[in-house]
Amino acid sequence: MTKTAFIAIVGRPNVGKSTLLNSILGEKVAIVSKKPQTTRNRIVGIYTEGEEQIVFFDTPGIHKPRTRLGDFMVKATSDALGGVEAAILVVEAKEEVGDIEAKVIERLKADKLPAILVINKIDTVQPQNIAKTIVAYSNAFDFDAVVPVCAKNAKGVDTVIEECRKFLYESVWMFPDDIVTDQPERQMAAEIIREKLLRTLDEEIPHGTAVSIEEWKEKKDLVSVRAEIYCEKASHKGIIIGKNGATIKKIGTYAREDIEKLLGTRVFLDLYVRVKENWRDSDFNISNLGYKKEEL
Ligand SMILES: Nc1nc2c(ncn2[C@@H]2O[C@H](COP(=O)(O)OP(=O)(O)OP(=O)(O)O)[C@@H](O)[C@H]2O)c(=O)[nH]1
Ligand SMILES: [Mg+2]
Repeated sequence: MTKTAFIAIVGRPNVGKSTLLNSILGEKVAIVSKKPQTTRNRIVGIYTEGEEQIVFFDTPGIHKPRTRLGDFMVKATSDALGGVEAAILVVEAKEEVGDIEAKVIERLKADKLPAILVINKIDTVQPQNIAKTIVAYSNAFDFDAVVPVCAKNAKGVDTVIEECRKFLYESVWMFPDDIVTDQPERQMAAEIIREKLLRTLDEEIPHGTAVSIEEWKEKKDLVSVRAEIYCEKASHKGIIIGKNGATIKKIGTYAREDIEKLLGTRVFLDLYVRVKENWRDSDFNISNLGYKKEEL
């Protein structure tokens, strides 16, 4: 008899939610960067082992939105909590429960949703800080389990999976057993390009960028991809392109290497940069750039 469970991974930006999902799956399905607000959409990650299938939702970090895109992101997280058996709240070791975490806990209580607390980045803190975090959070909510991990090195991640298995119930599976995400290859390619933008550019500019795949041609042993990078100002366009095109070339090379790994074939990647002022505040633009409400 097959079993399934749906679990949402939530928390403030940059705590390592996407890193945790990738570690659970042993494959990269969600992009990761040092900059907060990397994830913009709910991302499905499917863990199948024997008769069991756990469907994880990675979510955008919860923050105080300042743009329509921000509104969309926070709503995507809130919606993800709607249809799940349990939540994983990811935090970094802190002596007190933060404001964002307190809000999540309120929601868990209101929805009577069980949750696992994952304390991430334990490689960066002293054991006594982990102990204080456990005390603070255990006083705030009756977590089913508290698991300190280092998601980056997959330390403790097996225990997270073990805890998640407790939420499995008998049911048909939602997904075939050989897929790890429901994202189409084109969307993953666009995300890889966005990851390279986040990793290559400084501070504010990458938050104002979006990537759209304009052309995708599959030939015998080559996939030819044309993608457009949207940014908000002409000055940003100049920075993304760089002196003599050096920056865009670097972004393109890194992205092409990862897309080749994803597709298992050679890739020709052509990148264009376009200015679209204030796209983050236009419903039309954010939906056209792929930030649409999804149905599952
Ligand atoms: N030292 C350390 N860094 C980590 C660990 N896990 C994740 N990181 C780093 O933390 C940063 C944020 O990781 P993400 O997985 O993108 O975080 P996120 O919570 O998905 O962030 P948003 O999508 O912006 O909400 C990246 O630079 C990761 O490499 C860890 O266990 N230890
Ligand atoms: Mg993320």
